[in-house]
Amino acid sequence: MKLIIGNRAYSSWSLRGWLAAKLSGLPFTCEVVAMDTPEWISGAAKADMPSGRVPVLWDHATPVWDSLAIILWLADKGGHDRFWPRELPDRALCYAMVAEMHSGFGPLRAGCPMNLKERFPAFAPTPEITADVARVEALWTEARTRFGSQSDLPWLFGPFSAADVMFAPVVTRIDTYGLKVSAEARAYVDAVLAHPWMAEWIAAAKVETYPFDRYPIPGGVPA
Ligand SMILES: N[C@@H](CCC(=O)N[C@@H](CS)C(=O)NCC(=O)O)C(=O)O
Repeated sequence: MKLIIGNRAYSSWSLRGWLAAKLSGLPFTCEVVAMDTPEWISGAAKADMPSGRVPVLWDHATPVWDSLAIILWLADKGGHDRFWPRELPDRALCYAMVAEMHSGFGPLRAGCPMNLKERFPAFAPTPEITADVARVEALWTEARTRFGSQSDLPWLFGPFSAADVMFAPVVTRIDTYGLKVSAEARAYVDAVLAHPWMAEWIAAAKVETYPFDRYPIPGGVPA
């Protein structure tokens, strides 16, 4: 399998696709297509991207695009228990959280784009961003209280799951923009950032040299 991703520093959906591929346990190669180059803008670089977006997983001759479809496909291939909690009540919440993250949180996603190269110490969130963060915290608290805390692991449902994959870019945004969260949520943020797969992705993101100025948010300092 080959996973096509965008810039690791900025492409939050690519991070989700890549974490899903890691979680599947299946072998895959990774191809980075630099975003916002003339070839990206003209579409010439997107020949293997059916939706014109990343990530795309090519499973031999079969393309699977969109992070959620990639999770579903890889769960089919690598085993559902790798992605979803085994018990049905846990699984219901996990499905709902993954779906809500995939379709929602517009203000947080637009106002705090993933940026693994910089930090924004003086960032002032809008009320809409603050409301999104509160909703994220409520979901994390529910998952951790009902399910995750039953194990010794720091993840949302016990074993690292599709929900941890989906929220990983939000974790980086809370860190990058200094968004205020509870001590419990911060502990989860720190655990995700320290996960070996996240450490691998962030290290690779920091040494990328592609020019990228899509998100001109003032006040950034090197991460
Ligand atoms: N719903 C899609 C969203 C994918 C997406 O929007 N990816 C961005 C990069 S993070 C993209 O390729 N945008 C197209 C563009 O920038 O031209 C998913 O879940 O994978």
